[in-house]
Amino acid sequence: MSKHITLNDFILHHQQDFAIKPSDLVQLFSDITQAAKTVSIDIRRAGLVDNILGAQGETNIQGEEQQKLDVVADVAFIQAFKSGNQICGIASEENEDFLSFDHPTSLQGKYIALFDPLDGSSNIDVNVSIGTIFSIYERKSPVGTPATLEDMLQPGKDQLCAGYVLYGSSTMLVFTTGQGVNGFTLDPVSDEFCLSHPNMQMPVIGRLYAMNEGNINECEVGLTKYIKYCQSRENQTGKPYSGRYIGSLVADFHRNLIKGGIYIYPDVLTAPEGKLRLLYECNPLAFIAEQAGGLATTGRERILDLIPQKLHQRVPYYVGSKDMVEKAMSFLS
Ligand code: P6P
Repeated sequence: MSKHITLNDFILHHQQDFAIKPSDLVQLFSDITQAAKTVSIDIRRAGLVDNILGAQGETNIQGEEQQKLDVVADVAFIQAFKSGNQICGIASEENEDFLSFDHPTSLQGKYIALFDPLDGSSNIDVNVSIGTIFSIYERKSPVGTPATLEDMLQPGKDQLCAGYVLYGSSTMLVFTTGQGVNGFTLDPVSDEFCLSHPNMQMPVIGRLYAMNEGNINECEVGLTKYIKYCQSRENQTGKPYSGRYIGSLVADFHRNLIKGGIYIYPDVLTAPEGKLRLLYECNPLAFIAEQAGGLATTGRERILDLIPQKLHQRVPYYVGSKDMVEKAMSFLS
């Protein structure tokens, strides 16, 4: 039986490609995969473990009801990054402010991590795919000092690495370091992430659109016209597209990355700046989308060019197949 290429083998074999020192990248992914495996086990046992399903009974900075597994995942990734000594500080959806790790070895960390520990958590109780999204930057503050807010508020185009973990029918890690996109599947037998989707390319066009159409009467006219275009025979494929909306960004994004499609979360009356967060949802997936030949915009501006103003800043989000995002933008302008 052919030996699969493990994540570590892949990193060491492609080390000349990376902007991050290979030994640093191996450690960073050791941290990420350690936490991802913990979260994956917790998710798959959620229905069996007392009081792990359901809401935490608190709300996070977003004013969203925290699901217990959100908190479990947040702690898992923070602990993993702390112990790895590559990361000097983090910002995550579940923490109002950023965290600077004050342990002497963490202060020597050259990188910061931004992440959504468990996106789509409203789907936890109904056994639908959910995901972790992460982004790695080089710190701007001097090594040896505490991480700063400026370290966290960097434009997406400066990301060194971005990726997601999809807790679906299999657990997958998909990431880019600016040299293309590669997907790794967790082998339950060896407990290793193994290369399963080399050099992922997002189809230039697809037949799937993902949007919560419950918002259709609250978004701008150009978007309602684009959705009508998707549902008509006038679109580029000559047949009505199919609507596919999972309610988990990572799952919708991953499907579109493989099959082609567009995901839209616009600004609507209930979310005037959009719902999705720029730092740890939109930027990492935008980096992956562009590296795979796709596009990610606010409907008017390239996501990776935006200069973040606040940790939990929200933006309208159009991401997916290049021709489909461009077409949607043509309706908006
Ligand atoms: P709505 C999950 O909370 C999330 O951030 C994305 O994963 C998902 O696509 C979206 O929000 C769902 O939001 O308003 O359609 O329920």
